[in-house]
Amino acid sequence: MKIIAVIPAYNEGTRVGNVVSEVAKYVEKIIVVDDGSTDDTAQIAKKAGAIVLTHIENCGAGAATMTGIDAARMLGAEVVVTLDADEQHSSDDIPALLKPITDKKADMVFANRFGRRNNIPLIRRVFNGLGNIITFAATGKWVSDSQCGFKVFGPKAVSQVDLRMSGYEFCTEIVRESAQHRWRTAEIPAKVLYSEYTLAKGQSFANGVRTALKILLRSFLR
Ligand SMILES: Nc1nc2c(ncn2[C@@H]2O[C@H](COP(=O)(O)OP(=O)(O)O)[C@@H](O)[C@H]2O)c(=O)[nH]1
Ligand SMILES: [Mg+2]
Repeated sequence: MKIIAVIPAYNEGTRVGNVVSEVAKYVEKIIVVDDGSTDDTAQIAKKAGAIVLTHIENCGAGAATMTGIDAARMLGAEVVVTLDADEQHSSDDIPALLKPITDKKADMVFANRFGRRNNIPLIRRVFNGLGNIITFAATGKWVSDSQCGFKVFGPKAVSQVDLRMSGYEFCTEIVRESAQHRWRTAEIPAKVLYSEYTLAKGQSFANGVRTALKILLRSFLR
């Protein structure tokens, strides 16, 4: 199967090069979506061997992910792996996440950072727990780690996914799409790395609240 990785990246010049070289072991092509970065993210990603698409201004992780998925479709991807550009995810988990797809047991696979021993700060556990509850309220589907950027879309999901929300709400939107289109989903334990770097730039509490409000508003307006 033709597997393409999509990596949304906003000011990740210090990290994205390594991520691209590591991911290259497991996929045919890598698309990095430089989300209007003000640093050298695009140059570094290109040098590392990725196809780079650049948003002329910062649009958000959801918009960057959808730009990448659209491009992957144009390049004939049957399977799309999404993961973050900040080295929080381990590319060595890619084969395990791909397995339910290649075994034709799932249309979409969610990584589960809580499914194995990971050193996750308490505040992040609380944030993610709330994210799961809000996602369940908005979609009717429970996913153990709904807010993780590490996912695999199988052929059916690749052809149907159509994200409209540009910020972090896209993670909840993907869960909703999986329920609406009746994708068979699987969850696979995955590693996550929290460093000072990722904690400093991760989502703030205010941002989390804003995201939650957007999701709930959207689901009521539907
Ligand atoms: N923070 C942020 N990340 C973005 C944006 N656009 C793309 N990204 C990428 O989306 C991924 C997830 O972002 P991150 O800040 O690490 O979120 P978190 O780890 O879920 O708290 C990273 O690869 C970012 O570089 C954006 O507008 N803001
Ligand atoms: Mg991160």
